Amino acid sequence: MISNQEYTSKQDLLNLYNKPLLELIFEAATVHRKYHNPREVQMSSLLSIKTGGCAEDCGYCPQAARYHTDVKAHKLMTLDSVVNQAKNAKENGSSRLCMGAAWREVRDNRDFDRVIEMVQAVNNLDMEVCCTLGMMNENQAKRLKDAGLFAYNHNLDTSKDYYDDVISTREYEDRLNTISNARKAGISVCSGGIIGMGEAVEDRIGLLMSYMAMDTPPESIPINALVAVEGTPMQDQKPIEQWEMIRMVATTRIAFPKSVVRLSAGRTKMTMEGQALCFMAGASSIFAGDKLLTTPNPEYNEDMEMFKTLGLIPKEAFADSKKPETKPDPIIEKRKIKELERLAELKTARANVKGFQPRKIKIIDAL
Ligand code: SAM
Ligand code: DTB
Ligand code: SF4
Repeated sequence: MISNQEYTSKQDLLNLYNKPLLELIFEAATVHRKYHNPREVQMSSLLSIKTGGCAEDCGYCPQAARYHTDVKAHKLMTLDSVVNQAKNAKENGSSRLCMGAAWREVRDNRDFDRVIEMVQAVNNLDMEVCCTLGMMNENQAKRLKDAGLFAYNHNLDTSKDYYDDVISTREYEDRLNTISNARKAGISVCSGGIIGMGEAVEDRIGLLMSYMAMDTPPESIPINALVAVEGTPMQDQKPIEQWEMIRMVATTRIAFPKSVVRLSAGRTKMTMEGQALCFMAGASSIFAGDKLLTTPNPEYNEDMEMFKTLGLIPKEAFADSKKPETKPDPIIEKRKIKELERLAELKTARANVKGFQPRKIKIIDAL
């Protein structure tokens, strides 16, 4: 997975971004056709498995606890409801499920064990499983990989220079470390950014330069337009023109010819023609379904109409690489054995002691 050796400096990419638009689209379309089937678009469904109440201060995010938005906080979903939602998404044509949690980082607790079970279950439905859970260490990445995780989404969001204007509660370096931990565990990396947060064009290119500096750039690069949510510090940001989205998609496509460029948040504000130019310029993936994590997205039917009009077809799961194997998770297996032992003990106690009542245990689910 290499980057385009014709454009290696920041100035090269800036010149590319600022090229006459139709020239830029033509060049991107040409690169796209060399490495991808231009009719295929991957449909990925997002599912917010744990919503709101996040400790971070990401200026764009409606799920940060410190901002007063309409987002209602929810604890971690149950395994059954995730499996039901995954089945729905699959029926509607999605080949990938991306499960998002409003966490600063993964913690080694019961909630993470449940996420491992979710990954195992969705992989068993023959869907590509992606998670976006915040920062994680090498060990946590390995557990996810062994559960059958296909991809990990962890966005750098913007350039290193602009980062401090957007988030203060963590460092750019922290994000890079998590990406490297996913990579080391053999998980496919999905990492990209947001445009329209008040950044300069140089920052958009700076984001791409951060990926250029990696030995292996992300297999998937989501390009989001800011969804300016009331209550966040970015609520009054002026919406970007769709031409900017098209330029960013095209520049990313040319810079990383083999990666999947994902036309992500912001599609509700785009016309079908604007999206068509993004597909022409090399976008080959969308988030499907009427909700992103907490904000609206076009309806399935609307997207299917668009696919029909533009002659696009949904891409099959595991079209380019093998389905990951799901291995038993040692922590979960150990817990199951303990639970079985306890049940056996209870059975024996019941048989031996007349009038025996098991001790009541109160389980408190943390947010
Ligand atoms: N908490 C985890 C994290 O920050 O990595 C995972 C969930 S977080 C919501 C996933 C990504 O959604 C962010 O990195 C950001 O790029 C994107 N995002 C969040 N709010 C957004 C918004 N209002 N507009 C566009 N993209 C947004
Ligand atoms: C990504 O780059 N965009 C998605 C996904 N990865 C996790 C998230 C977009 C979130 C938009 C705001 C919301 O719905 O809360
Ligand atoms: Fe939390 Fe992720 Fe939102 Fe930042 S982007 S506030 S880490 S949920």
